[in-house]
Amino acid sequence: MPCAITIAGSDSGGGAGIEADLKTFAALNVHGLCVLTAVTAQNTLGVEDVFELPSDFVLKQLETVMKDFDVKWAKTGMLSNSDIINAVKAGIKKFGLRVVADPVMIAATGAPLLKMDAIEALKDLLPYVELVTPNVPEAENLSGLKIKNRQDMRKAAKAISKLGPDGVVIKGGHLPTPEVIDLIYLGGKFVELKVPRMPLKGESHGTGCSFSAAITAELANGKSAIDAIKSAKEFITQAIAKRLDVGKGVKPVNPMASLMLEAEKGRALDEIWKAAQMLVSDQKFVELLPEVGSNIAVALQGAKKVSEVVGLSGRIVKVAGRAHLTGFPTLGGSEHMANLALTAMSYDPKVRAALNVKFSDKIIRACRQLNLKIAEFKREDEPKGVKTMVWGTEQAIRKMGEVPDIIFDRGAPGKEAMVRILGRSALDVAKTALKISKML
Ligand code: PXL
Repeated sequence: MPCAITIAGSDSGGGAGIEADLKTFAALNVHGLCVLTAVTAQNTLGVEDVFELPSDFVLKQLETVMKDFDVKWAKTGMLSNSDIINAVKAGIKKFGLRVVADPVMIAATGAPLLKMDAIEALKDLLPYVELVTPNVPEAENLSGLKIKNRQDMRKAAKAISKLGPDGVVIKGGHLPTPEVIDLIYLGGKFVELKVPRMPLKGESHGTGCSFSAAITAELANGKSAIDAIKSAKEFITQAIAKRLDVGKGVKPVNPMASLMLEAEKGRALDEIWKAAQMLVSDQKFVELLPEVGSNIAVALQGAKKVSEVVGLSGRIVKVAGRAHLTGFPTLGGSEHMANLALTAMSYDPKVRAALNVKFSDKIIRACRQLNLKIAEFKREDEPKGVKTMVWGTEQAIRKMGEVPDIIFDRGAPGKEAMVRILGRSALDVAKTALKISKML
């Protein structure tokens, strides 16, 4: 397993610093080693105090780690003062470490994390650094230039690169652009990474730490600098989108977010497969199959679009009187059931799965006998230009005042009448379908 070192401060609030770095390393399959520079007494509202470790003890930690582990990459975060910076520089030189430096100066909550007189020492560290990852205020400090726009970013990146690092990544989050633009200056070339600005209130805590740690981890994993930066950008975008609702102040990023998303995708694919198998292997289910076939879908937590919903790539259809699976579970597999699940979820986040089956009065009667909550929408009321599944689901939910278990319509010319089963999981809706089929 690759190892990487974080040389940084501790955040007792668990959101930034060493704590964010180690979570990030772990999430990216890297064993994290940590050389502590300072301990902050901190929560999401601010830094109350800082205790700097003696610089010789900082170096001692690094030397001890280097005696044992095979490690090539390190990141630096909060370095606090020039003595610590000089000790870290000596260590980097001694062990030939390859370094990503996050030139931490001020916390998102406003507290200084680097002494004013240490900026020169920090600049002197840059010739020993491969990548430096300032935000806009840090880039202004290092370059001595004001940054108001993308052109200024380019000038600052060039100026910082003259201080000696191989590459510069200026994070554009602080600039008031509609998209967040990060600027990479590497090997004399500029690359811009753009992502839409997230509609979140306020700043997030630990973004810079986790981003630079993710770059370091990906470099330790063997990626090239540009690939490591790009994949770290995806990682931090997820970590910000799923930031943690803890504390009363600035919400911390969630470095586990990408990992959890991957795990959830796996679970959802597996769940759809099991539910589909359960349906086709039951003799009675064929009686619920509509002419157009059935599909089943489950949305990932917090899903917003069809590509975040697992469905079958081909429907379950009736062939020679038996139910046959014609597809496999995949993200974006079923547009109709995905839109149904997404709409239901926007009213009740617990309802994430949907299955369509045949309509008949007998089937609706069976649903009633099972005490399922049933709502109908009428296709003749449907306005032009809407998505039937979004509109119809909203109609049904409004009528019922909550998300029903069953939403049906009696069809229209060229549109088969349909019953849709909603539930918390794919297995949940499959079980409901089988209960209904047993009543027929
Ligand atoms: O985000 C920069 C940072 C780095 N290190 C420590 C911090 C912070 C921000 O709060 O607390 C220890």
